[in-house]
Amino acid sequence: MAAPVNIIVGSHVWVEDPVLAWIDGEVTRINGQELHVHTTKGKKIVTNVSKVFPKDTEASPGGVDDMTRLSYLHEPGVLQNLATRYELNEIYTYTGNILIAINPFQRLPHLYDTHMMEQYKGAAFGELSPHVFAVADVAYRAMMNEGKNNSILVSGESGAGKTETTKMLMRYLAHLGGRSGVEGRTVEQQVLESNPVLEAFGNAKTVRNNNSSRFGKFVEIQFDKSGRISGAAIRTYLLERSRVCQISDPERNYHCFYLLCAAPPEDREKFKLESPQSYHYLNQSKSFVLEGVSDAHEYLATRRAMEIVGIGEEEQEAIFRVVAAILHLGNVEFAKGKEIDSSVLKDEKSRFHLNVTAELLMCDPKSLEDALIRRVMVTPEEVITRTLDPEAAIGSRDALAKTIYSRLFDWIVEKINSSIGQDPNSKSLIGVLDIYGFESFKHNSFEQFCINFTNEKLQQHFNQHVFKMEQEEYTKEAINWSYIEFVDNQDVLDLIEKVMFPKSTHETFAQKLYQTFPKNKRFIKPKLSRTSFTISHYAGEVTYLADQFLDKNKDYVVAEHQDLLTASKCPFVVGLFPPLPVDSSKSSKFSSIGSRFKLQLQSLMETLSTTEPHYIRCVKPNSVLKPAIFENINIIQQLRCGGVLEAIRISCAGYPTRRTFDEFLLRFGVLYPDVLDGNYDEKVACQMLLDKMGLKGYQIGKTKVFLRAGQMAELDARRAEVLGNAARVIQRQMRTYI
Ligand code: AOV
Ligand code: MG
Repeated sequence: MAAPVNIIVGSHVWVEDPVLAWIDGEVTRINGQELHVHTTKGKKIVTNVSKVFPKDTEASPGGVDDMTRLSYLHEPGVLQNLATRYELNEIYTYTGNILIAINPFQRLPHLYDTHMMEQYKGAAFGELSPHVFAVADVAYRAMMNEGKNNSILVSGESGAGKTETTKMLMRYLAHLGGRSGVEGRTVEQQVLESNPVLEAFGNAKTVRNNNSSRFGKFVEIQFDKSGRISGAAIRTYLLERSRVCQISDPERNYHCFYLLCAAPPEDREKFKLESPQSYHYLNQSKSFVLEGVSDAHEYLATRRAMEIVGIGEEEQEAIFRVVAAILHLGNVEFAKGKEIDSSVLKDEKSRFHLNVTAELLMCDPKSLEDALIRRVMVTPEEVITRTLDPEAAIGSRDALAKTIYSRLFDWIVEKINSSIGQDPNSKSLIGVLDIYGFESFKHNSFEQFCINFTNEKLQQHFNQHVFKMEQEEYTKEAINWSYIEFVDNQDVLDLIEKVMFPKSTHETFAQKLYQTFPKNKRFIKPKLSRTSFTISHYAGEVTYLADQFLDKNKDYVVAEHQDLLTASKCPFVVGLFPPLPVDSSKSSKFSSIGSRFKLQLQSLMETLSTTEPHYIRCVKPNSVLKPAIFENINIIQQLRCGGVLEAIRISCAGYPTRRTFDEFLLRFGVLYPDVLDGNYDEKVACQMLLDKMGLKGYQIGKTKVFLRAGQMAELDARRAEVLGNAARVIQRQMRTYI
């Protein structure tokens, strides 16, 4: 976004501000490169001409619903437009084909009712106000008309509204592709009801979002020839496992634990459950209840949803039995045993919880105890039994809890998939992606690394797409577009992929990275740490702590745990732990989460590449999760991370401002009134006007004028001069009359 060159005294400009990001003001003096600006907030600022942007004084008071229609496409203009609209509860705005959705943090029921859905049905894109339904509608029409697969990619930071947006999209698609009048468990209803089930087991309260999804999700909705939903496939990515046994105040564990503790008494008694306060896995945080949510009510709702997605009564029973078992397991504590490095159950309470766990998992209590505190080592010569000290026993207990929970989650996903069913004859599909946005915390570890890897991949996909769309518009208007340069992030992706497969040990991992990438401009070795490394991502630099990378990357089930659960008397539990094929035990032991994730991601990208993508960027307007608060700096950061500013930059590299011939003449005809008077063709008139102004590099398409960055401002400045002169002339004339 080039700095403006046409600033004169009296120009309205945007000036950088450390608190508000940008403030508008009027230029009162110009001294070479130095500008004196009087801001609307009453401040007097002296700045450099290169640091300000021109303000569109003719901006429509309600904002424009497509950013590409802004006269000046730059950061403050974009921000101002979004803020204006947000104030009016217009939470959706386009940037070309990208939909920006700002979380309203309040229910806007009329925005999503059936009446609204009917309005968007078949309406031309851009005809009605921007909306998620419009995006879903375009995807659906494109699929029906061209027979092509489509995808809708929803991204944004935690709490920005991705999951809510995804649900609206799915509701709209179910509305279009549903069978009216059919009662009962239809495919579309199952697709919709998969959401509450997955949320009960995969969502939790975090500091950023009371209902944060702790997994990524890609839902593929299949349609038959007549456009009816005929099947669906849900794929999930990287469920956060650590949450099962470790939470910090004021977060919560997965919702299902609290729901079960609030179940009707007969269910609770069956599982010997008490209040959430009694369980170690829950009481590490003081947050037990969610504002405005009744866990008791949610429990029943979840069971109803499970019924609809095809999880029968008995299976539900088994699922909640396993959930209860995990809570009891977490209360098993250990004390030092008589021998060195050994442990025993701490007390009678621990014994009680161990017994209940065994009972619920239907396995032998003694075997459970052994699996927690003993390890068997098989060497060529002999079989050695080793004992674990209390700390290691706790590690063993937690590993068991995490493994069971993540298997349970996978089971639920698979079950939903098999009961909804895949349509082998499906004509085409629409995929909806709800995946974690870019993350950069104070401490970043393996999880952030994988998440940011995903975002780099999606960003590449996004850039390529935006770039292509620009080209298409230019081709359609038959103008030359060779100006645009495309910045690719392939170098970061290459770097990350190498980091992901470290053949090293715990101690040498970071050191090895430093040696391997001494000159990579995307890789930085922090000055003060020997165990962390920094990657320069498209959205900013992130420093990762390398210490736990290798451990967190390991993906194997302790053999003792596997044996214990395979021997369970409960077919459901055995089903979670199918016996390993004999010869695969070695290779599976060393498979890594990173490599599995990489394959999943690769397959996702392959699927996406066969689809026509549509993008929705969700934005979280404030960090207090309240309506009507618009935090400028925070929002700019998100627009940057979501690639919205990059998309604008790509667009600015070409011809950011487009005006149809008549729009253009209406605004700038005053600069050369002759072209309006003469009987010129509109196109010719535009050409003459632009030439007269001495502009270079613009292009004239079939229906529009394409201006380079800054040219609109230049024309506006001339126009202001002309109008100013005219006004002065009139004033002078008036004075003579008085
Ligand atoms: P996320 O999916 O982007 O976060 P959610 O979709 O869960 O965010 O949205 C967070 C909360 O914002 C919701 O629980 C609603 O209260 C509110 N919200 C979001 N969109 C809307 C909307 N269109 N209308 C009304 N309220 C809304 V995370 O899953 O944490 O990344 O991992
Ligand atoms: Mg979510």
